[in-house]
Amino acid sequence: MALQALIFDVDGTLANTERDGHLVAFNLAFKELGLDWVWSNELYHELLNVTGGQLRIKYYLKKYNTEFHHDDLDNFVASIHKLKTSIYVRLMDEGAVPLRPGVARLFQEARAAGLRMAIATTTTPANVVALISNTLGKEALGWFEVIGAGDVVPNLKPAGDIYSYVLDQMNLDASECIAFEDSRNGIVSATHANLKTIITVNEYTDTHDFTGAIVILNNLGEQDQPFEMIEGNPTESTFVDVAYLQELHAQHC
Ligand code: XBP
Ligand code: MG
Repeated sequence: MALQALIFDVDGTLANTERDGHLVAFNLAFKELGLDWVWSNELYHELLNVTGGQLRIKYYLKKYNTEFHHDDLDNFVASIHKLKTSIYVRLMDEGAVPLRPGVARLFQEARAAGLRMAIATTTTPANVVALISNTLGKEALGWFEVIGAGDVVPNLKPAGDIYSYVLDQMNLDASECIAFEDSRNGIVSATHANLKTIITVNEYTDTHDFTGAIVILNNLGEQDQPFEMIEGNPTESTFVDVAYLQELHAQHC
């Protein structure tokens, strides 16, 4: 079967939103609410093992801030997270986080080649809209046939729900698609949905286990900025374009 569609994770894959967006927004929200919680980059690295902002806060409390108590923890965490989301959106509006190398180019090339595109992420939908519209323009939201985000499905990554949901919505078989991820939780999620995955690592994920990835790269690369291949079959390609995706698809899917 020919390659039909590309399905992209957002955080860490399209942009370094975890370090420069989410972490900053969490800390600003804590401060604004008068909480003395400060998440360092090192602590956040560990907290990222838990997907979903609300679950991440609860994990932090359980593991690193055990003396904190609240009578209505669910609602309290939901209110922190709501504030964090509004701060995150403001940061995106201010242009705090650029797209990673090759992302904007690949979107354009994929569209020109008639490949269908979608998003499969754990993050809150408003965050996806803010990142895409501020980096590529509002009209770019229309480039994605499905934006699968947040709690549209019951189980967050590493469960496969979000990828299965997107495949369902697009009426595609996993073998007709390639997924793009940056983390262990991400590739496990995509693999549960039978998708083959390209990994672009970042500082939080470069030691993760990516067993099953069709290729592991430092980033997607540009014509004048070749990717570094961390693991994968030798290729003539120096950046991820549609021809390279077709080559990978033919080899692996
Ligand atoms: C992203 C997440 C999200 C973000 C924060 O994972 O786990 O929780 O870190 O966004 P992935 P929210 O890249 O695998 O989709 O605070 O909106 O959850
Ligand atoms: Mg990610």
